[in-house]
Parts: sequence; C-alpha cells; structure tokens
Amino acid sequence: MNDAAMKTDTIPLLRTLSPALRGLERSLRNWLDAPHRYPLSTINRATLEGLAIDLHRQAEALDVDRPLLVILFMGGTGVGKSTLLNALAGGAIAQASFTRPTTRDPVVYYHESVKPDRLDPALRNCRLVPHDRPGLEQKILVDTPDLDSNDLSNRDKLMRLLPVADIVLYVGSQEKYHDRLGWELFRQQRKRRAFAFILNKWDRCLQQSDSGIRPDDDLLRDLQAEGFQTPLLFRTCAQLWVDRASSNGERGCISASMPELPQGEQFADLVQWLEMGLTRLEIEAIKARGVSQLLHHMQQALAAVRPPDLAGIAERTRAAWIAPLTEEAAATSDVLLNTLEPYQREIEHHFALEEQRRFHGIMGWYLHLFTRARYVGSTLRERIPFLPRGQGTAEAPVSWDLSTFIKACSDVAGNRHLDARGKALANKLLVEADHQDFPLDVLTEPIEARSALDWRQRYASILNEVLQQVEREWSRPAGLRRLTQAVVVWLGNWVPPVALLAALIVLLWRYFNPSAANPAPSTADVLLPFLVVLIVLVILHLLITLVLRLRWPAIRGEFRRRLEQRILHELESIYAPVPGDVAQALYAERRLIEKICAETAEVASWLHEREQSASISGLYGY
Ligand SMILES: Nc1nc2c(ncn2[C@@H]2O[C@H](COP(=O)(O)OP(=O)(O)OP(=O)(O)O)[C@@H](O)[C@H]2O)c(=O)[nH]1
Ligand SMILES: [Mg+2]
Repeated sequence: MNDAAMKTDTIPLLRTLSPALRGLERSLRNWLDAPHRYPLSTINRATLEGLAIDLHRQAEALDVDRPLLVILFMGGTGVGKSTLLNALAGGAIAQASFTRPTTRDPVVYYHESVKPDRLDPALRNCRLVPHDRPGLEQKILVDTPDLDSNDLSNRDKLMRLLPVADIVLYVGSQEKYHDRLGWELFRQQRKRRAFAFILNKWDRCLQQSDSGIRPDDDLLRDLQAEGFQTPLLFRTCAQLWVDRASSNGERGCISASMPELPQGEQFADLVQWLEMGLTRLEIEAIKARGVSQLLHHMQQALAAVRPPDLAGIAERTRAAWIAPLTEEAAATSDVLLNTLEPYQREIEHHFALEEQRRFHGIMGWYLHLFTRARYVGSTLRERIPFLPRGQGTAEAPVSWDLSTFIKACSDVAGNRHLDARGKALANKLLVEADHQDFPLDVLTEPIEARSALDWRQRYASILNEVLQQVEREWSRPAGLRRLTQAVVVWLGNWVPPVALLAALIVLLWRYFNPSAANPAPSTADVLLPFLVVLIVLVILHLLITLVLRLRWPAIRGEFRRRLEQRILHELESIYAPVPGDVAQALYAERRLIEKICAETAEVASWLHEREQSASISGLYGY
C-alpha cells in the first residue's frame, strides 16, 4: 500500500459521498417528476427511474463506516455455483445437486457481526447464513439461481439481485462458460460492476483439453476480445474441496491430507483473494468504481434525453414560414372579401348613416329622410339571409349593427372555407418545419392548439377593424380633401338655413314694399322659400355625394390591401413565435439536464482519485 493510498484510506470518502449521491437522486427525481416539453420515451424513463433507485441504494449502502462488499455468483445451471459456496463455507450451506436446476432460493453468506437490517432489502429476502470468519467480515457472498434453465422465475430472481452486486463472480464449467444467455448478461452488466471469473470443474476441463483447445485459453481469448486484458480467472474443482472438507471436517482450508489436486487448480488462490486480496482499500475502490460506473451510466442516460438546441433551426423555420403565411393571408382576405362583397350596398348604407351624423339642422333632417326613403322596406336583417332575423319587419331598425354583420360574414366564410384552410395551414407549417429539421413531436401540439383558436371571431374583428379604418380615413382625410370636405360639411350645415332665411326676408320685403317690379307675393309665392331650400338641399346633396359619399368600388382595393396586411400580421403574431418559444422551453429543459450532468461529473471526478488508489483494474475491461 503506497503513501497516497494510506492517506486516502483514513478519509471516510465513501461516507462523504453518500449525501452527494442523495443530492443527485433528489435532482434526478425532481426532473423525472416535472412535466416535460421534450418527449421522454418509456425506455429512457424506465432507465432513469432505475438509476434514481440505484443512487438511493448506493447512498444507503455507503452511509456507514465500513461498507459491505457484495460478491455474487452468476452462471448457468450446473456449473457448480452452490458447490463453490459450500467449498468456501466448508460445509453444505447451499443445496448443490446433479438435478437441474437446483438452486431456487438465493443464499446470502454474511458475517455474524453484520445486522441483517443493514443488508440491502433485496438480500434480506434471501436465505441468510451467518458465519464468523474474520477474513470475510466486510464481504457478503451470494449464491444465485441459474440464468439459463427453463424456469424463468430463476432468472428473475437473479435479475433482482444483480443491482446489489459490487463484484460478479462469473462461474463457468468445461461445457458452459460463454453460453449465449450468460455472455449477453455479462456484456450488459460489465459496464456497471466488477467482474472476476471462475472456471469450475477444472478436472473435466483438463480431460477435455486432450481433444482440443483448453476452455480457460478459449475463455481468456473471449475476455480479451471484450477488453479484459488481465482478467482475474480462477480454475477450481469445487466438488473436490467440498469432499475434502467433509472428510476432514474442516473449512475448505489447505491441509496435508488433501487429495491430489489437478494441475493448475486455484481454489486456494480464490480463497486468498477473497480473504486477503480484497482489503478495505480494495473494497472502497470497488465501491467507488461502482458509483463511478453508475454516474457514467447516468450521464449517458441524461445525454440521451437532453433536448436538442433548436435556436438556429427555430430561426430558419420562422423565416421559412413567411411564404406560407403570406399566401394564407392573401387567400383568406379573398375569401372574406368574397363573402362581404354581395353586401356592398348595405355597407354603403351603413357609412351613409355615419356620414349623416356630421350634418345637423335642415341638412341633417333632409339626409335622414332621404336615406330612410332610399332604404325603405329593406333592412339589412331581411336582406342578409344568414343574419338572425328580428321580431318583424316593422320593428326592424333602419340602421344596423356593423359588428354583428361582420361576425356573420366571418362565420359564413368560416363555414365555407376558412375552417378547412386553418387545418391545412397547420399541416403546411408542420411540413415546412420538418424540412428545416424541426422535431415535429414538440411542434405539432402547440401548432394544432393555435389552429384551433376561435379564428372566426378573430377574422370578424379584423374585418370590422379594417372596414372602420378605411371608412375613418375616407371620412377624415388629410390635406386638400380634408379642406374640401370641411367646406362641404360647413356649406351643408349653413347654406340651407341661410337660404331659407334669405327667401323669407325677400318674401317679407315684397309683402311690405310692393312695387310694380316686385308685386306683393301671391299665396303660391309662400312656398317659394321651401322651394329655394329644397333646390339648395338637392344641390348640396349632389355635392355631398360627390365629395363625401363612400363608394364600395372606391375603397375596395385599399380595403383588400389592408385586410391582407392585417391578417398576415395576425397569422404571424400567432404562429411565427411558436418555433422560438418551443426552442426556448427546450433550452430551459436542456439547461436543467446539463446542470444535473455537471453535478454528476463533479461527483465522478471526486471519486476518480479513490478508484486509482487500489489495484483493481483486472476486474474491469476497458
Ligand atoms: N466434476 C466436477 N463436478 C462438480 C464440480 N463442482 C460441482 N460439481 C457438480 O456439479 C453439479 C452441479 O453443482 P451445483 O453446485 O448444484 O451447480 P449450480 O451451478 O449451483 O446449479 P444451479 O443451482 O442449478 O444453478 C453437482 O452434481 C456437483 O457435484 C467440480 O469441480 N468437478
Ligand atoms: Mg445452485
């Protein structure tokens, strides 16, 4: 043991590690329980759930002064696992037999100083056999059922115990050392725990070697191919040691009266390694390595669920969406315009009423009567088939509600085309996003949610807004037209009363100052002022119609342009931010995962030093 190793041995490093692992478990658990925008596959979730359980298990196992090392026998049926445990125990503690499979209940061989409640719950449920051997004080040996017989429950029992193992003793025999099932399990587990190898029934291996390649050479070659350059391999004859112990009444230790051992038999080396080779330093190093492997596995699992960085793709997608959104705005404004157009007379009527409000006095009455006469017997509710009908024609108002009308138009447009277009637009945007490599599984739901908004209501308020805007601009223009309109309104309000007054004065003047040229007015002349006012009103009305009257064809182009612009703005404000929002949400999730990864890496590098302090590299491949 070198100085550095001596120094680290005195520091209760593993115990200090326990709260760090609990912290990691908490972070992972919180992350697992939180809702995720980025989809988490069932397999990935199960892996991370398993890792959270393993972190908890390790934290519990390390929160002691002297951690226990769990050494688990794993192998096919009949290779001699139970016989090996009996040989190590120096007595028949595990049932070993030629019947296949033999072991049904795992056997846990532990030191009597260890309280059973200190054992992992998976071990507590097994058959517990205490011993008093000082060399195995911190070690727990576990004999497991086979991994390859027809009884699948045996394999399940093994799989429940595997996560607890610090070292797996992979046991093979002359005919069974890299069978498919066992080898697959080894390859699956080798990144997570330490492995040492036993080739049992060595007596038979030697017999077989006469006819071909020796099983131990073959196994070593296979292990080298798996990255185990100097694996720990023990060649044993467990049965021989059991026979010897029972005939001597001793516990599997070397005795002078021992029968001849086949050449190269290494059971004594196995005992030596278990008792003396695995000191506290090695145990801590193996434990540290086990935690390192767990942390490494966790980093890999977290990397697999880390959402991608979509900032660049989101930008590209947003840019690529401009064309379909512009196209959609043009098509939608056409649909809305086509729905509105048959009612242009009604729209003009509405604006005529608006315009009328600017006049008062005689001109106001005149326009009111004129509009009433012009639209008499015809109200909008009667003329527009899809508007809700009033109680009766008599009560129906002459003026009408523009927003109800517009909403009805939008509903009709929706029924006819727009609802289907909305769905098609969502699909078009998704296809475009797919071309930009945006993952659709995170985009489909928000896009569909937006396409399911109340677009009819939105289009209705846009129509209303644009129509009013165009009308406002028409009725309150700037520059010369503004002046002209102001003059016309002024003339409309003042000329009729002035004309009436002037005509009355002339009439009175003639009445009181009759002359040959201007005789006193006759009864018919009394109507003269009204005639004058009527002529003035008609002339002014013509002027108003020319200067002020809003005509649909005059505003159609402007209305269409503004409608398209406004719809594009609406579509962009609803759809365009989606890729960016999704990218941002994923970025937040990504940061969270990176934070857990960084915490994991910090603990892993802290452990690295401890792992280096003992020579345990043979237990791990590269
Ligand atoms: N020749 C020979 N036979 C052995 C040796 N070790 C064990 N056996 C025999 O192999 C048979 C199976 O041994 P077990 O210990 O029951 O094998 P196991 O791996 O526990 O089998 P399962 O419990 O079914 O998984 C027994 O009949 C043993 O006598 C050995 O070193 N040499
Ligand atoms: Mg057995």
